[in-house]
Amino acid sequence: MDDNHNTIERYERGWLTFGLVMVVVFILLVGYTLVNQGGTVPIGVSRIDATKVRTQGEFANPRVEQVGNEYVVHMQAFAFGYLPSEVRVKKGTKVTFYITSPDVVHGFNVQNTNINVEVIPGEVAQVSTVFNRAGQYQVLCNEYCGIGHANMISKIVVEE
Ligand SMILES: [Cu+2]
Repeated sequence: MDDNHNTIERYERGWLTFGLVMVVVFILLVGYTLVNQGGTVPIGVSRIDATKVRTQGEFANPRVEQVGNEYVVHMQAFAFGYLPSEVRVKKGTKVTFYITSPDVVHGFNVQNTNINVEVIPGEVAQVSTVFNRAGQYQVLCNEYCGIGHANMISKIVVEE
């Protein structure tokens, strides 16, 4: 093997080590985020009969409730909108969303937050967050769901 080849191998080892160290650093940072602000990661899976979402159970009456010192929202994401169509909560209070779909897959993406979950018919998505800034937050569907997809929006109003 000539010198040139050895030099290349030496630098290559350096780069591989560097790349590996960066991957480990990223994994540690992801772990840190999970521990400190993991609320927006969907929790588990609970099953529901999608054909009965509109008529039976919690989701037939989509609403925002104050439970203790937090809010609980039962929401339907349907083609093409959300129920309740507007969510009002207070700043600095924990809000837990339970969301399901009576038809096809939808997205629940709250602009300017980390809330970005998939809403699957037959399953209930659960995410929690605390809104630290008052104002209006736009909700978008970011999973293609049919001809009305682009207009599938809603809003969350966070009051002082
Ligand atoms: Cu949709």
